[in-house]
Amino acid sequence: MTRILTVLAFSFAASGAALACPGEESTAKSEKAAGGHCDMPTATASAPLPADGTHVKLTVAGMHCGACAEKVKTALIGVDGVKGATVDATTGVAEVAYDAKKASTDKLLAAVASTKQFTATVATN
Ligand SMILES: [Cu+2]
Repeated sequence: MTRILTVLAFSFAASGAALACPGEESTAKSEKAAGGHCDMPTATASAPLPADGTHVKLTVAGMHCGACAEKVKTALIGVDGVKGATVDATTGVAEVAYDAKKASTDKLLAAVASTKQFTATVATN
């Protein structure tokens, strides 16, 4: 188990994450079946979500904690035309506000996929 965690920690660090996932020693109790790698107290990341623009909800798979949410948020707001995004690793939901003249849901999904760690689909509601 220790070895697996070490490999996970290494691959996470090697991916160039700006945020580490602290608290790995407490992983055992919080780890879900899918395998969490950390236990950050805050599982959300957000950039201000303006009322204007087109809003879409995405279902994001693969997030475990606030650092994951932060990476997804960073990918989303990096898309040209995105005005804001909130990402919740607990619910697996990302809400994005964007300028439909510049961005599209396809670009948002591609940005999440480009993290190589997470995948997103458009939520049905
Ligand atoms: Cu994480």
